[in-house]
Amino acid sequence: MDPLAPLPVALADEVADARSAGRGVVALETTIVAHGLPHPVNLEVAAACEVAVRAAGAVPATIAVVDGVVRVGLAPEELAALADPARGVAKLSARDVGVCVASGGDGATTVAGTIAVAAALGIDVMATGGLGGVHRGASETYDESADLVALSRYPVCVVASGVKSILDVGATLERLDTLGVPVVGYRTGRFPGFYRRDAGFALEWSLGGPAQVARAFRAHRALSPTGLVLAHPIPEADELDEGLHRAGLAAAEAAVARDAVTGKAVTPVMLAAFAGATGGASVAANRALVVANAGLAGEVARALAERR
Ligand code: PSU
Ligand code: MN
Repeated sequence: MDPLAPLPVALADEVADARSAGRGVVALETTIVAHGLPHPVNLEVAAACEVAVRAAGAVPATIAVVDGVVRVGLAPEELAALADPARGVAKLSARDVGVCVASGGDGATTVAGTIAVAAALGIDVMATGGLGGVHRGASETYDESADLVALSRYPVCVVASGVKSILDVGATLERLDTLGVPVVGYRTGRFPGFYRRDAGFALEWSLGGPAQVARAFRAHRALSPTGLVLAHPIPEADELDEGLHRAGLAAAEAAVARDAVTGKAVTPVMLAAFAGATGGASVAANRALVVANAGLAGEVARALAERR
């Protein structure tokens, strides 16, 4: 790592080896670890995602900023430090990474921050739980996740269980359309709603296997600079009960209104309120879906590497 390079990056050995061997690599975010899930489930989920990527025949690259260096592939101690709520590490969207590096700080990357780094390094697949999107009431607050604009800028295939169901799903789909980001169902014609398999919207496109996704993404990249959303519903057995989901949503909205939460804190506060109102059932669902997404991302990364 050259500390004077514009972007100081340290690749884990495993990631560096995979890159030189042309093996598939999957970028994994860390905001879900630092801000999205409670301790210590967050740490278990991060480890389980890495296991799922490896089981699919690809190499995980979990991304964060540590001491002002972009780390691609984290050691277990580094992951544990990020997962420790007492540390309160920064949440880094794409716009924050450079400034965090210059300040020598630590931070966990969102989908936007992670795909910005991944694109700079030529990593073309990432997995997350649910994308950020347009918040309910955005016509007043203008609160729209930078994940959407990032997807329009960085050519990364993002595997996600749709967008978080705390959002305005219809508005988010409209924005992805405007931004030129394809949304493809994986073995489904319905757009998933994070904890639920169907958020109530039909998808125009659906693909049935990793090789088809790899072909679609390569063809898309040949004519567009944007990423692609591969919408992968939560496994049926792990879906959150509809009544619990409704209760969780109500609690999430109430928490934000009660404490007048704004900015980066909105999504973490909503997820925590959701977990409280569902007695932790939403956390179990979140774990199941993100691990499944990591596995599928591994399969897609492997298919992309094989076709190279
Ligand atoms: N998926 C999850 N949990 C999360 C996130 C995704 O299952 O916490 C994170 C991702 O890092 C995503 C972020 O980019 O939530 C969106 O935050 P915001 O709405 O502030 O853009
Ligand atoms: Mn926001």
